[in-house]
This record gives sequence, structure tokens and C-alpha cells, in this order.
Amino acid sequence: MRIDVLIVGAGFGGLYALHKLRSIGLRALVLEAAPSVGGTWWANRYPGARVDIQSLEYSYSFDEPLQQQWHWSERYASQPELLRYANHVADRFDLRRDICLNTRVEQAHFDEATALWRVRTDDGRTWRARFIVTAVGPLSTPNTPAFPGLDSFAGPVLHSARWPHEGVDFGGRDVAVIGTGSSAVQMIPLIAERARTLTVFQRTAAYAVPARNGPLDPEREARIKADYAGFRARNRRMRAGFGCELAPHALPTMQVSAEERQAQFEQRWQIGGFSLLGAFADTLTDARANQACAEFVRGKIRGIVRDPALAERLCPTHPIGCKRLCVDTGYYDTYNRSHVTLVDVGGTPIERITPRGLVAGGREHGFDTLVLATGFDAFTGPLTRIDLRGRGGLPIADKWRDGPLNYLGLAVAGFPNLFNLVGPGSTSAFTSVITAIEQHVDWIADCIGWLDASGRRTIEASADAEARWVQWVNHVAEQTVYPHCNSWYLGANIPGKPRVFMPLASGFPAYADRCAAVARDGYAGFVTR
Ligand code: NA7
Repeated sequence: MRIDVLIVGAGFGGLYALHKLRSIGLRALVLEAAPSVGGTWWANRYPGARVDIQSLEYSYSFDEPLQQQWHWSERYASQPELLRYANHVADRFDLRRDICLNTRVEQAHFDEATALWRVRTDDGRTWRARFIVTAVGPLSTPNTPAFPGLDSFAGPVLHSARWPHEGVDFGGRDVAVIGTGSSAVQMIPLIAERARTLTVFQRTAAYAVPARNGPLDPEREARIKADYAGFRARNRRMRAGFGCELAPHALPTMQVSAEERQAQFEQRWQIGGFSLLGAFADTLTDARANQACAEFVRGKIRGIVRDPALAERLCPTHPIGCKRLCVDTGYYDTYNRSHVTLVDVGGTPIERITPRGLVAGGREHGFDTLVLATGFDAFTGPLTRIDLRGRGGLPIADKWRDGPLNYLGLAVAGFPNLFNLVGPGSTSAFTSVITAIEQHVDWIADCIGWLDASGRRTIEASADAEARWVQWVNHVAEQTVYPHCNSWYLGANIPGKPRVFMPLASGFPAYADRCAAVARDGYAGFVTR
């Protein structure tokens, strides 16, 4: 069977890539390891799992009837609703006939003689394709820290990203949660509702802003749908690809009075979600501005948590937004409950897991159910786990040994005809990811169309363009607060991973404009043969 494009992954990226590439006449096929479409929203099913960007903005824009007819029940859709949406899209656009589920890509080698990718999947099948689009998701390889004794734990060990599909009843259990990132912040209040006791092991305190979730306001939905295309276009000119209804204050944070600053933060706190980080335009680039916003949130924590000493332990000290902001429902308030305990493991790391608990700071903490909300090997993890080799048989794991070299976040020198969606070097992690996906896929479709029209067989990033791009990604990061904490953006959550800032913090419009300019200039920085 002739295949033009093999797409790896059937999450939101893979689904749109299949639809779009088909629409330009290419024969495309999706290989998906899971037994379902949906990607992240198939895998992450812990209690409280929901999107942290409002659903009217975290959704596809490519099809007007789809965006008009789909109705979100809540401001922030829950995981089951997002999974229904992915399934609806797969059915609506007749995608399933070209999706192979339960099919994990184990190997992908570029064959220089034929200029084809040769792919092998875990069922022993082999495939050949001119192009590969990796739509594997930046957060799809769960991180399970190598705690000594983990296997000896007598009760269930659950990971937020590998949750049992039948659900877990925490009723009457003594539960431990390790981690206080977005996943933990979403699940902790709900686990506390059911568990007999809940112990949270915190390495770094988290900033969480109330989601103010609830049923979607029908008036707002109608207003946006009256000009959905215009709303999407305005969002695409926003730094993060969403939030166009709320402009930041016209002045920098420190140029307004303390009262006005407070009022501005308070207004955003009441609106909820990421809007707080957009109150002023300089929150992520000016240390004093950032400190003001961070102190505002610390004030809120002190107001919510009744025990002042406990409140202090929950107050983060790193810059706000440096790690992805958590969007919560009742997170800090949960610590007011008498059966919920916070244990700091920042200064005294977890030493080992025992059959009935764990040891940290020389003390054993007992529990019968262990939840790891310990995040992901972000960006590079999903690709370096595939035996993926470019020219000269070079493995991607070797190419990326010191950090993920790439050009435009889309291409890697020495890996012809391979495009990576929403990976390192792009703004994906700072953007409403579906907006990022659509921009990437449309760019790839144009690029393949251009290549075919030119009569050439392969396109790949030049080593020079790649080096300059990575320099640019680092330069942009240095102008921000992002390098000043240990986040998954930096790979700092994975022991031994090179500490390199991976996503591009330029803002979505500047990035999309740059991609468009590269295309207009005949794919400048790329080599074709
Ligand atoms: P995150 O945000 O990476 O959070 C993982 C949490 O687990 C975080 O609090 C980590 O502490 C903690 N962690 C990781 N390893 C350890 C060890 N060894 N000991 C103690 N604590 C540990 O992952 P999430 O799943 O919550 O969210 C990922 C993204 O998904 C999120 O940003 C949204 O985009 C959706 P640390 O902060 O590293 O000190």
C-alpha cells in the first residue's frame, strides 16, 4: 500500500493532521499505541482531570460547522467530555478508517537509497512512507521516579497518566499523593472527599489560581459563536493563542499604584484561570512585576489556609508562571481539613518506599494507596523512546543527547521528511495547544505541497538554521523568568536530563509569523533534494 504520510499518534494533533493531509490528496495513516483516539485525554483519567484553558478556546477552529455545533457543558471541559469530543471528530470526519489503534511505533529508520521512512510497529508489521509526522504529544511519557523499594509497596501504586479505566474508590483508604503539579492540584481536593486520610508529599509548593469552573454561560457561548472565526483570529494574535477578551493593563506592573495593581490582580483572580498572568504584560519578563503577582497569590494562600505555619509551607517562592500555573478548584482549602497532611520533601527527599508507606527525613509515613502525580519526561521523552534514526543511522537519542536540536520546532537536521508537532522549539507549551497544532499542521501541509510541486523528494533543516534556532530559543528564554526554577520546560524534573530550555517563549504570533516568513522565502533554512 502506498502511504505518503505516517502520522504517529491519534490525539488532537494526529487527528487534525490526518484530516488536513487527506484533504490535500495525500494518503495518510495514523499509528496509535493506545486502543482509542484522544491522546492525553484518553490517558489522563484521574479524578478532576480537566483542561486548564477554557473549552471555547481549547478546541478545533478548522471547521465552522464543528465549532458551531459542538456544545461544551462547562467552562473547562472534563476529561470524559474531551474524550467524547476527540471521538466525535474522528467520526465526523471519517478518520477511523485510516487509524490503526493498538499499534505502537517501535522503529522508524530513514532509508537514504529510497528516501523513504521504514517503520516497524510492535505487532511486527512494517510500513514505508515518504513523510512522518510525529504527533506524540509533549506530555505523554509518564515520569515514575526511581524510588528505592517502589516495587515492595503492598498496596496499589497509581500514576496520574496511567489511571485505571474502571476508576478508583478511595473510600476508607489512607492515600498518599507524591507531587503538587497541575495533576495533583486537580485530584487532591477530590481524593480528600473520599479518603480516610490523605498525605501530600510536596517537593515544591505550587501556585494555583481558581478555575471558577461551572456550566458554560449560554450568553457567552452565543456571543462567541456569532463570530467564532473572528474570535479565533483575535486569539491567534494573543501571546498564548487565547484570552483575547481580556487585554493586559496598558502600563507595566510597577508603573501603576499599589492599589491599582492589587485591584487588577483581584479582578483577574475573580475571573479565574490563566487570566491572572495576563493582568500585566510584563509578569513573565520583569522580576519585580513577577514578584508583585507572586506576592498577591501568596496573600490569597495565607487568607485561605487557616494554620499560618501550614500556609507558609504552601507558599511558593519561585517566580510565578515559571512552572506552568495550576488552575484549581478548592486546592488550598483542602489543607484546612483535619485528615489532610502536608509533608515537605524538598529539603529531605523521599529516601525509599516501604511496603506500608515511605521514608523521608528519616521518618516513615504510613498509607495503603500511593498516587504518583510526578509528571512527564516532557518533549523529548516520547521520541527518544522510539528507535528513530535519520541519515547515517543516527539515533534521535544521540542527536538530542545535549538537548533537543531542531528548526522552527518542526524539523531536525539529518531527519529528512520528518515533522514534529508541538514539540521542543515551538511555542506549544505556552499556547492553547490545539491552536498550535492547527498552525503546525497547516504549515506542514503547505510544505509538502510545495515540495511535491517542486519535483524534489526530501526536505530537511540545515544544521546551520537549526543551530541558530536553538540559540534563539535560549536567547528568548533568558529574557523571561522561565529559566529560574526547575520545571519540565527545562527538563529539570528528570534526573540526568540535560538542563536546556525546550519551548519557545516568544509568544504565538511572533512564532507563527516566523514560520510563515520561512515558507514565503522558499523554506529558508531548509535543504531540499
Ligand atoms: P508536573 O507539573 O511536572 O508535576 C509533577 C510534580 O511531581 C511536581 O510537583 C514535582 O515536584 C513532583 N515530583 C516529581 N518527581 C518527584 C520526586 N522524585 N520526589 C518528589 N516529588 C516529585 O506534572 P503534572 O502531571 O502535574 O502536570 C504536567 C502538565 O500537564 C501541566 O503542566 C499541565 O500542562 C498539564 P517539583 O515541582 O519538580 O519539585
